[in-house]
Amino acid sequence: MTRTNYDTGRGLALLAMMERIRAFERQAELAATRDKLVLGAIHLSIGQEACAAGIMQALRRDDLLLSTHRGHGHTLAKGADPAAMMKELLGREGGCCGGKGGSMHIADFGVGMLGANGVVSANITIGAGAAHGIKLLGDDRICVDIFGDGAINRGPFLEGLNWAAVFDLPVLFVCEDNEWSATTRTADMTGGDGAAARAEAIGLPVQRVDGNDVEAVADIAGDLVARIRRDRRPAFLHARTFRQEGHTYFDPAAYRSQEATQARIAADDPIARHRETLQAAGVAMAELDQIKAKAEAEMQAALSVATAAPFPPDDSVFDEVQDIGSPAEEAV
Ligand SMILES: Cc1ncc(C[n+]2csc(CCOP(=O)(O)OP(=O)(O)O)c2C)c(N)n1
Repeated sequence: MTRTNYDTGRGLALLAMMERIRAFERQAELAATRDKLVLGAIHLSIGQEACAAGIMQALRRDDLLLSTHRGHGHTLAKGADPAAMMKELLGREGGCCGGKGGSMHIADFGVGMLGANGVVSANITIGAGAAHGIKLLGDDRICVDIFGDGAINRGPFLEGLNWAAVFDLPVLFVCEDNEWSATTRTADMTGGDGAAARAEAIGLPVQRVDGNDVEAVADIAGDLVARIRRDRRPAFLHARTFRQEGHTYFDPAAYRSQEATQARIAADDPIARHRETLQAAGVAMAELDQIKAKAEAEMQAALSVATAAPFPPDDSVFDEVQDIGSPAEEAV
């Protein structure tokens, strides 16, 4: 697409972030499949990088973020250290959560990332609560709360959006709609017109965006974030994207047509699309390749650092984890 007044600097930064996210996840996938080093599941966001890169570039470091079980890209784009994230995936000392959370519980309060969450939809009400906290403190931060299309069929979606609407909270709800809920096509289990229509019914201003067009996401997110920061009211973004891989790294996605998936990737990969935009704006292919190579080297190094890191000492096993008591203790 030809654009007038094209901001090449922003375009290159968006590409660099998407390449970093993809390279991180490719290394994480290798760590899991080739090296058998990942403790627990990981859910890759390959193909969804434009949402993370486009939205996070609109945020300040002190803005707050909540994410899902598919949150590596959001966390990285919010500014977290990839080596600390990789250590977390491998359960190592120095991980974002001391190696005790793993992929689905990555948090980094230093960059405002309050947590990934393995419980579908739970982060929606937590995000509303975080936004309410900002309101009570009276500062000018905002909260971005990202969830998948499957999450709109659980109660916290209604509760979180309604709470934010009623209390005028500074939160941007983002439905990152990749069409699938684990192994089920979301359209097959969703009544009515879906996420955006439900948000409109609750009274939120809604924007829809092609979530594989990183420039469009960045433009719309920039507007929405500025508006929320100024008006202190919630908004909703429905971003359509596509999950290129299986639900988890060990899911071969046999429930959907491989041909259709490959055709979709060929037509709609956000990185390939953005490279074309940059080339049309006059950026040399060699520069684009260099950005990719740099991202890959960075993430290979992150995996090496993580692989070399020790596991946390045995006597720290109960440090910094929630104390829910022990059945053995109660039996005594
Ligand atoms: C409350 C709850 N129910 C079911 C699950 C099992 N589960 C994990 S991911 C997932 C699908 C989520 O789909 P979506 O919200 O669209 O996110 P996506 O995986 O597509 O990113 C399900 C059903 C869960 N983790 N939590």
